[in-house]
Amino acid sequence: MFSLGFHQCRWNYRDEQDVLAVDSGFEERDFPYDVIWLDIEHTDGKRYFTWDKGLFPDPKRMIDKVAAHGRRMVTIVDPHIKRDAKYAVHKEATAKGLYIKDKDGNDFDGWCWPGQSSYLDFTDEGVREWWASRFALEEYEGSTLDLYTWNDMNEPSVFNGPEVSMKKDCLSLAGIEHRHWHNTYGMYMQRATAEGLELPRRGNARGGGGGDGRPFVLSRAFFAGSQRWGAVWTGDNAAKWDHLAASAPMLLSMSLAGLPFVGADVGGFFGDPSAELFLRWMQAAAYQPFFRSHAHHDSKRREPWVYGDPWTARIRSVVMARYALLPYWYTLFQEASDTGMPMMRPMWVQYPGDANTFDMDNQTQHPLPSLPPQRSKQRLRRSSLMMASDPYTLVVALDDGGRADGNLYLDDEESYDYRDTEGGGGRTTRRFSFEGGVLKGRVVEGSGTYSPANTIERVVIVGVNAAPSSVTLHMAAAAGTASSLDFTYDALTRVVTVRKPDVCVVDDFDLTLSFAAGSTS
Ligand code: NBV
Repeated sequence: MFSLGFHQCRWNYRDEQDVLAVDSGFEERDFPYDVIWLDIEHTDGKRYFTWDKGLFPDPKRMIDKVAAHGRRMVTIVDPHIKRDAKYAVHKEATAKGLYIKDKDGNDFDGWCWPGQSSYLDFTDEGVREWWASRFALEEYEGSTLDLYTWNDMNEPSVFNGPEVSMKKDCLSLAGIEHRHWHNTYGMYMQRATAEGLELPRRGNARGGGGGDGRPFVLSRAFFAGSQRWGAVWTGDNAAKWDHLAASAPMLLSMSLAGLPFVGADVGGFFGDPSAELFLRWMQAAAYQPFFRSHAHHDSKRREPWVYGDPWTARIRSVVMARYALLPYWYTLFQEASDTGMPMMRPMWVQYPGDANTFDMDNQTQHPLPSLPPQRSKQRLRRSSLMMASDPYTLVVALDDGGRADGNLYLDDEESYDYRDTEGGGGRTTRRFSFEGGVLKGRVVEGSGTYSPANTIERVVIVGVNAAPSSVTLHMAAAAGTASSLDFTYDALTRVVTVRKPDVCVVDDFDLTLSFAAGSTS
């Protein structure tokens, strides 16, 4: 769930004080976010899995402080390994023979951030297992279970290579030329990283328990199949209006190609967005799957408050709207995982029967900054973790026939218990359907028996033509008894708001709108 929240990144947050000051900036403004990211400068000379000890003297202390606010951190780990005989990762990779070879069979030596570098052969299962074991807490010094990973430059990027990549005649450990596996290299790196974060990192032995939680890995390079291992983003864009415009069709195309967890650097990587461009980008990206602000080191700082009000207040309200809809996003992600249907869809995928949508590439029908009033969890919190036990608000938007339906998927939002297919105790899907003035909450048959204690604190029904005379609640488990609920009706917007039904979200219920004779729902 945390990976669906807002991510704050920059090349680079300078040091521990900088990270904690940014975290405090969000705290002071009651501004929700979930993850703060560290780019390549956090390392000791671009030796991944290490820290610049002057800038980050006690990484665990820093991560724990961020985690105390219910938030996580991400560090970057790139595939080029510094050829430094004193660097443990290089020493071991060399001794074990894990590097890609040049055409003569020597460890390939290319130029990248750390200078002379070699590249691990992620297409090899043994190398992936070894790489995965690097993420054990005792191997990756300064890491904690609240630390996740970003894989960049994994095309692979080689500064002095042809087309800034590796020579095509380089060889994998299996003796296969680079030209044949170039496109899958990044996917295999992301896979190995995700498998590392999946291991029980405290003990680092593959156990039956499925590790310490679900992994999160962002990768720049990807291939068909990458969707199994994490999120991907569109790389180095710029702070320009046409780059914001391009992000929508790019992300839709990736989504349709089977990679649904996608995003673009909010604000644009290169350059400095104006306050208005940054706000508009935030407004667009709040409705895109992966939602991360990121910036090049030569750009000006752009934490949401640098713009000042009214911009900061507007940016904050956009992020709050994102957080309110997290349960809806989570349900869409579950659907994508089960069926492949992407969360971000072109109009014609959602409405295949409406030919008008086929060449539609502009949905900005209403002027921003007003956004649709959808909510699913309305209480303001610091982060997604802090929302876990919050009550839900159901927004029921009726069609012309006075009907609506929708699902809500629930699990514990972090463990692998949802995979318990025999008992189904780790997951459940609720179905809410409205017809003939009655809203029914039911379990989807066979979807599992997970039962959290969250309640429904409000039901908002949009498109009701007349004021109900009463709203009553029947619990399926208490046959015959009905309780009357408080509600308001706004004739202008045709919205009924039912207050405090306070039913448990996993209980079956009927909520009935009654109308005086002569009026109609
Ligand atoms: O690690 C530095 C950057 C990173 O911030 C960016 O997001 C990546 O796409 N990285 C590329 C390498 C250098 C870019 C000029």
